[in-house]
Amino acid sequence: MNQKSGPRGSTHRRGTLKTAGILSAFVLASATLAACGGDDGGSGGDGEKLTFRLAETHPEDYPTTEGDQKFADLVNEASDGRIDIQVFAGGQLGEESDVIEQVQMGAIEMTRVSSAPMTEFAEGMGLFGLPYIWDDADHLWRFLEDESGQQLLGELEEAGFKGLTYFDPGARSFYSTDKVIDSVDDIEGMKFRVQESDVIISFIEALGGSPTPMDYGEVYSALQTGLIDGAENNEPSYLSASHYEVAPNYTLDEHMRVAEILVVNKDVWDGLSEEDQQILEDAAAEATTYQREQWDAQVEEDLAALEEADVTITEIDDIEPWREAAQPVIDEFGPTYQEYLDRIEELREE
Ligand code: GTR
Repeated sequence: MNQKSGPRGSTHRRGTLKTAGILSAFVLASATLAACGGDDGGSGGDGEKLTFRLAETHPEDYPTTEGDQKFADLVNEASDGRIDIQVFAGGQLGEESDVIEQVQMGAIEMTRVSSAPMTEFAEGMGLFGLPYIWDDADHLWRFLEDESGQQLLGELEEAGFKGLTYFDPGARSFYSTDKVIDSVDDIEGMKFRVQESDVIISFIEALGGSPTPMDYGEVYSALQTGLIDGAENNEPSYLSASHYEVAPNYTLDEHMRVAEILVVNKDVWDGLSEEDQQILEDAAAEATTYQREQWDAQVEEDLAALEEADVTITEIDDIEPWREAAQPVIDEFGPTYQEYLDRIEELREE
């Protein structure tokens, strides 16, 4: 495994929120240059062309990438070709945590990213690492579209990002190389790769497992070489990253719905005219509707493909023992997110 050295290489980094402050001078300089793509400076509304890069970790035919592309196409159309957003899929611009730093600095203007690695920059995003808090996707979306979900997206601004919209993340479930996970007790002693989030690290620990934060691109070989016993993700990721080939046991405990987000460097955003900001907002809203449709279709298709590939798919009838085992995470982090958790409770449908 090629785990990074320095702070990101360590497993526990509680209380290391990154702020944009020190970087702001550099941000302004590089964002302006990048945004203008060699044009004569300034931005928006007055006919000059703007070129932005949007980083995406997934391949081109993945639902979030299709959402990104829809967003780019709609912006292009609404601006008569003046605003050109180029989607770099498949992790071409780097792994997620590096890309987030680059977007914070303005070296890359935009990215679609998971809220989990954003937790290091904006603590509020850790909410989505809390396990077993959603009844289903509709419950999540009632929250995301609610004022509270929008307020949470707004929290990104302090860290130097404009949060444009959420995309559907599906539900994350465990998968393993050898042992079939039938009950929560099976997690005991197993090593799992996790995303970069303290909340998620605590979740695996609460279940008796051993968490290893690692870049997405390293998970396949870590599973293959036995460095880890398993990982966790939604169906489209599990399939498209081919993790099912080396970890053919998938247990549908659906522990988290880690919102996907589309973000823009805050200085790039502030440099746009109001009219252009509106173009981006409208396109993001429409792209979200499109991405959600793509998502639902993809999950269905992928489950069928996984069955076809002889993956052992285990359904969990009673999630209660899992929820109970995970309770220490809610006890530890719940107070940080109390306001949001209260709203999530209110948005439950009887
Ligand atoms: C996926 C998510 C990616 C990435 C990946 C991971 O579900 O869409 O952005 O965060 O999970 O586990 O690293």
